[in-house]
Amino acid sequence: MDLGRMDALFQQRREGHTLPQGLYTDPDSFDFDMAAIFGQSWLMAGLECELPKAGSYLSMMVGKWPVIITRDRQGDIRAFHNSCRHRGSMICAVGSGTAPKLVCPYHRWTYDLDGSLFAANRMGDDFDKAEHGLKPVAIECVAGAIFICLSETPPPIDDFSAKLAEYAAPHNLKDAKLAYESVLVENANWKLVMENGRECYHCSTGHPELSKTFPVGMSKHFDSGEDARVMAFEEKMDALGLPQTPVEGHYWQIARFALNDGCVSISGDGKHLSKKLMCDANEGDIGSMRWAVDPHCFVHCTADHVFMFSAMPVGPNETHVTGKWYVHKDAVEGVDYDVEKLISLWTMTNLEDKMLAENNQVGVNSPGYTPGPYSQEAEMLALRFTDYYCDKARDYIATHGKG
Ligand code: 3BY
Ligand code: FES
Ligand code: FE
Repeated sequence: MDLGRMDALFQQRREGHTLPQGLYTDPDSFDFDMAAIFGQSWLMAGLECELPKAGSYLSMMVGKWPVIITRDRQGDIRAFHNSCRHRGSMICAVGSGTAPKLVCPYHRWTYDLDGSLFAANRMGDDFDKAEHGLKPVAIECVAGAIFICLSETPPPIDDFSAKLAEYAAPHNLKDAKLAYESVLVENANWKLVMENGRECYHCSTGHPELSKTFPVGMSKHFDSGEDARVMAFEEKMDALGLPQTPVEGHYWQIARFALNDGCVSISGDGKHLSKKLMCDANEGDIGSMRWAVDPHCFVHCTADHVFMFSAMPVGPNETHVTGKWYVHKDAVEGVDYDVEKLISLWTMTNLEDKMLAENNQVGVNSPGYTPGPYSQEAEMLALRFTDYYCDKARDYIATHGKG
């Protein structure tokens, strides 16, 4: 990867505008984005409930890098590079499950859930197991949500985690269960997928179904304006002790916002999708508590369910979008919720967004592409995303030299 060439691309960035073409098309930008962005940012892996007991594991890809998260025998959640300390094989295939130990499929080196090497056959008397444990990945669990960072010097997370703990507390995320997970392959650079996911300029025409419940006209950072109904909602949430004021930091935003009039969930008909609520304050009429973490995710918590969106690059023009739907752990499928109904709105929305991002990519490949201006009103979060991207990139180039 030629950092000098990457630097030249970032020099072309015009403030308030979309990125220079090469950052969406250049094959080098994939390796660069992995190293400078995905290797240096806090990323949301999911919720703690995905690791319900000692021995639970969750194996996932962070772009091209495999990571394994475990719950060890003490109940602590840990994260490791999913790369065997023998000859580097991936130890656990992507997915989740339970295992008493982690056994590499290649030569059977066996690791404890805390990452220490438990057994390695025929390695000789001078072999030191203690020096061959799995390499740890930084991890923070906040109010039931799991964040990992592959950097050895992760960025500060305290401001974000303090706020998220406060805003997420009423949603009892530790009492959730994963009801469904999907992965959508999109033939577009991950930044186009994210920019699209950070604005609702396209929503009223691009997502007619979502628009029924989601306030797609909202501007800035989930600021619903001075509308009397919205102000009454905010007062009500304050009175109930449910934090609602939008808060944000360099790479994150959190807010609770009112859904459309008469709607209590982000769903096809505005009604709850699960009868067993995760938060029963105000009879489950509490809007949506949304948080987003750059570079890759947003989460919506309504009273009845949680939806997580995460985009990961897998190549210069290929992105995997993972959707996860959670409900209360005691909700019974077929009784309290119906999976098809639960996933239908965001599945439709994600498919619509896939078309938009792929179409965007084709146009961006054109020799006629020039970076264009974002709407300061309707695309503020998309602009914040590209600004975050450029900040991180410049930091990386400054500390790693231009080659
Ligand atoms: O970031 C979000 O919450 C949403 C989901 C729909 C459009 N996007 C702005
Ligand atoms: Fe894992 Fe050989 S690579 S045991
Ligand atoms: Fe969209």
